[in-house]
Amino acid sequence: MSISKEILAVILGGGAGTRLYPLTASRSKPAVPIAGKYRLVDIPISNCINSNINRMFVLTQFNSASLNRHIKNTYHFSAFSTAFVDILAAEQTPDNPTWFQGTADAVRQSLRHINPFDSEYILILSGDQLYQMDFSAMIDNHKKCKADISIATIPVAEREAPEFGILRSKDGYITSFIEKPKKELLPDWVSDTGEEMGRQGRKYLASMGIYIFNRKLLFDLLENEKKDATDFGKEIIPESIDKYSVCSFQYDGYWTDIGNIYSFFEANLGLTQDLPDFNLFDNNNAIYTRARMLPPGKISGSTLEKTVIAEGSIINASRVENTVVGIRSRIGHGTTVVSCYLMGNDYFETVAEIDIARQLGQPVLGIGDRCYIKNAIIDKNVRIGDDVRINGGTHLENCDHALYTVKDGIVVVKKGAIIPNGFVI
Ligand code: ADQ
Ligand code: ADP
Repeated sequence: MSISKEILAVILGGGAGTRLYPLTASRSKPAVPIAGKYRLVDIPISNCINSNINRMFVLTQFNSASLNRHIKNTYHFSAFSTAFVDILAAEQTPDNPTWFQGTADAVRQSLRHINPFDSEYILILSGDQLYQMDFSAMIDNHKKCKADISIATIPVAEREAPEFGILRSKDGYITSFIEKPKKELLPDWVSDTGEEMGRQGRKYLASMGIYIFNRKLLFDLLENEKKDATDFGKEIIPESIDKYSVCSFQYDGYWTDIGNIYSFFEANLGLTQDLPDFNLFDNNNAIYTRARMLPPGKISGSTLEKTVIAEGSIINASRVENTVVGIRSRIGHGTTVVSCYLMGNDYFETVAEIDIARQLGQPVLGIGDRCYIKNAIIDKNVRIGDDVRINGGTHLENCDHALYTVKDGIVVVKKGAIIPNGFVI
C-alpha cells in the first residue's frame, strides 16, 4: 500500500495560544507568520507533503479567518487525488459543550471527522516546531519494530531537558518516560545518544511530540481505555509504555520548538545566518506557502547585513542587520533596524493614501524615517512614525501595553498598531 493511503496526519495547531501572545491575539497559532512569508502551519504540512503524506487535519482551538484563508488559498490538490488539508476547530456539540481540554482531548473530539477516512496509522504532529523531517523513515521503522506507538526523539542537553518528555529506551523500545522532569531527577535519565551527541552534551533523549499510532489502538485508547485522559505527554504516552510496544525513532537533524516568543524570535533570526540550521534553500524539502504574485523587493541607499527579504518590500533604510523582512514591508530613509523580525503587511498603500497621511502628520504603513529599532518583532500592518526608537533588550521589564508587549527583552509591536512620531520604547 502506498504511504499516502496508509497514513493520515493530525496537526495539533495549538491550545489557548497564550505563550505566543500577542501574536495570537487575533489569529490562531497555526496562522502566525514565520520566516517573512510563511505561516507556522506550513512547516508540518510541507513535511507531510515532502514525505508523500497528503491527508491532513489541522486541529485548532479557534477558527480564525486568516487560517482559513491561508489554507484555502494555498493547498490545492488535483481533483484526481485524495489529498486534503482540513481545519477542525474546537466546536460545541450536544454531548460536548467544551473546548479541547488538551492534546489527547483535541484528537478525541476530532475522531468523528477522522473516522470516515481509511488508514493503518495516524501521525500526530505539533504545530509549533521548525524542522525538516522525512516521516517515511519513521513509518518504516514503526513497521520494522512491529510497534503499536512510535515516538520521534532527539538528544537534548541538560538545560533543555526539563521542558520536554524524557525517555529511556532499550534496543529501540521505550522502557520509561517522564513528562517534563524536574532538574533534580535528571541524573537518572541519562541515555547513550551516540558519540557525537554525547560530545555535544546532548545526553537526554527527548520526545519531539511526534507520534505514530496504529489507528485501531488510538481509537481504543481515546474512546475507551483512556477516555478521561486529556494529554498525550502527561497521560497517554507514559501510561502506554508498560502495556504496548512503544518505539523510539531517533532524529539527529535540526529541530526546534517555537512555542514561545523567545524561541520564535530566535528561530526566525536564525534564518539570517550564512548557513542556517533550517534550510529554506533546499530543492528536496521545499516549504510551501501561498503563491502571492508579489513584485520583487526594491532597495535603495541601504547597507544590508545578514538580512532575509521577502517579496514586495521597499527598503530605503540606512542599515538593516540580522533581520527578517516580511512581505510588503516598507522601511523609510535614515532608519536602522537590527535583530528584528518584521512580519510585513497584508496590502500596499497607494501613493495618494501615503500623501494624505503625510499631510495629516500620520504614520504610513511600515516603518518611518530616522527610526532605530532593535530586538523587536513587528506584527503585520503596523504603522511606525518618524524618529521612533524601539530598543529591545533584557533591560526592559515584561509588560503588556496597548501598542506592544515586552517578553524576555523582546518588544512585540501588536498587529495594526500605530506608533506615533518620536515614540520611545
Ligand atoms: P508541549 O509542547 O509542552 O510538550 P503541549 O502543550 O501539549 O505540549 O503541546 C503539543 C502541541 O499541541 C503544540 O503544538 C500545541 O500547540 C498543541 N496543542 C496543545 N493543546 C492543544 C489543544 N487543546 N488543541 C489543539 N492543539 C493543542 C509536548 C510533549 C512533550 C514533548 C514536547 C516536544 O508533551 O513530551 O517533549 O511536546 O515539543
Ligand atoms: P497574506 O497571506 O498575504 O498574509 P492574509 O490571508 O492574512 O494575507 O490576508 C491578507 C488579505 O487582506 C489580503 O488578501 C489583502 O488583500 C487583505 N487586506 C487586509 N487589509 C487590507 C486593506 N486595508 N486594504 C486592502 N486589502 C487588505
